[in-house]
Amino acid sequence: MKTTKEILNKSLEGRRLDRDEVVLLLNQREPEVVNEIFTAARTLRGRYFGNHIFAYGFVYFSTYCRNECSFCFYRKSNTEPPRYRKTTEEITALSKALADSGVHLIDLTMGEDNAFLKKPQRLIEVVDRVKTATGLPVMISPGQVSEATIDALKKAGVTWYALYQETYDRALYKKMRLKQDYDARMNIKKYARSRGLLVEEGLLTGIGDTVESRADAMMAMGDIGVSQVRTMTFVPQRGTPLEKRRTGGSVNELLNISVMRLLYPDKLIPASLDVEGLVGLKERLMAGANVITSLIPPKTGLAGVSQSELDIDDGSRSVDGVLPELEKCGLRLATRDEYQAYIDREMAVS
Ligand code: SAM
Ligand code: MD0
Ligand code: SF4
Repeated sequence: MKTTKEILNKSLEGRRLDRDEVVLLLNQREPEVVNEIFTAARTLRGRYFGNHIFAYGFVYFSTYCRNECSFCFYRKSNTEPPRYRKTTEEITALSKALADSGVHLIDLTMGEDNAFLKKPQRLIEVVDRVKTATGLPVMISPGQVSEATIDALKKAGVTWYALYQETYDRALYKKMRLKQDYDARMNIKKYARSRGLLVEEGLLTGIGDTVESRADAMMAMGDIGVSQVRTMTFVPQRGTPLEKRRTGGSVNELLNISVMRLLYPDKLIPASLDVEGLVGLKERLMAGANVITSLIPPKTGLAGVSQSELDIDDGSRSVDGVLPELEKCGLRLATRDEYQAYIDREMAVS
């Protein structure tokens, strides 16, 4: 049996960890040992990315959804969330404001809203306008779309397709993404990658997942050809079946971030402001994340996904709001050229 130190050294030497080693790391709880894992993750991040961090603007432009994900505030039958659908003009103006604030990318996200899914042209128009107004790369997080829509999005110049499997345990998936086909969700990501889009994969944690299921997912997610991998702690939502579920804090998310960094040292790994807001940023960066996601323009009535209101109106989920945190970690905001260089590099990998 290897020690944690031996496993971390193996990773620092550039060798890929195996499943047993990943399980051993994910099982650590001693603060000193956990810190050694975080330190190794930061070393690897520094090797590939220096001290620069990327920042993503988040525009949740429609909160209507046809699905019933058990974990989600915006599931169709929930009467609690604010439902809105922004116009193309509004989405463009919000994106422009985010671009002016200094983000590197605009993430256009929606519930699985049939008003867009059944009229992909509407989605394309939004992408066109946002690209022209901001000059920034665009990520689209529209849920599961058809192959034809992926083709059209690629043609419109979309850079990233984000679609999270949440878990690679099919039984657990079934309880989370109710009535959504596991393979169809997986396959459309592979298709998007094959058409030249960059793909982001993601895992939810604190929702019935185990160390073993997380290890399986982390080992396998590289096979899709991912360029960004995320993990977020489940946040119970009012009005949903899991409203009263207790979760065990963010330690598993932090370990997931670190172990993902060890497995995918040259990929992007988000520190999402949508789980614990600004106060949770530093520990996610110290665990090895290198993208701050879910920056939201203040006072525009836009929502987060898992924290629909936290830190939004007071403006702390903004580039200016996160800069002091970056500094505390000895990090800095990347330039747009540095972000573009990453995209170019990932695009060149087939
Ligand atoms: N509707 C699209 C979809 O589901 O793919 C796009 C929205 S996507 C940004 C929503 C993601 O946020 C989910 O895939 C999940 O990983 C995360 N999420 C949703 N509800 C959450 C919650 N209650 N706690 C933590 N993360 C959550
Ligand atoms: C985030 N709330 O980055 C967003 C969202 C969708 N691509 C991202 C989950 O945390
Ligand atoms: Fe809809 Fe996405 Fe929420 Fe599922 S996670 S209910 S698809 S918005």
